[in-house]
Amino acid sequence: MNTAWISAGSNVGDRWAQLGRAIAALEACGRVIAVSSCYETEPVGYGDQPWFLNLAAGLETRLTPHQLLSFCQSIELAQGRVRPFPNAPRTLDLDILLYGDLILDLPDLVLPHPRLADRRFVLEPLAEIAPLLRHPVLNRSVRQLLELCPDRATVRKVETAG
Ligand code: PH2
Ligand code: MG
Ligand code: MG
Repeated sequence: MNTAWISAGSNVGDRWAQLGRAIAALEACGRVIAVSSCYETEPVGYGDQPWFLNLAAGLETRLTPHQLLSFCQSIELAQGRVRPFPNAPRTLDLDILLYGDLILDLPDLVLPHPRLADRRFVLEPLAEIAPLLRHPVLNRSVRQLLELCPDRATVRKVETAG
């Protein structure tokens, strides 16, 4: 059994419902052991798009990293994800952040996620549920990475649907 940590984001349609459906769908490939609050986040990278809801989740799974990647992509497709251009607005984005201590550098999958430490919208939700989790390359905890993160884009916790 392996523990994977996943980031989910949505900025098109009913963002709240889509994140909820994504977590429910992940239950089919393991056991969801933690889900963060939802965070309303300013878009990073491509600014001319709606704000996101982001969350992080921990998943115990027997799927291999590539099986999990395919599974996440199938959930994105089932929820209407289209890819007109890189970083385009999306109904659902599911990214594998960490998969145990695995370090992987393949064309289709890099672990840990290469931009994990640069993004407050990833680190804040992850720090809520796994502050002591260690990044196997940077050898720092998620809490430390958040303290060191230079990203100043707005990330605020939301308590209810809206
Ligand atoms: N995802 C991106 C690019 N920029 N910005 C926010 N706030 N949230 C995201 O999930 C996000 C982003 C590419 O996957
Ligand atoms: Mg992404
Ligand atoms: Mg993605």
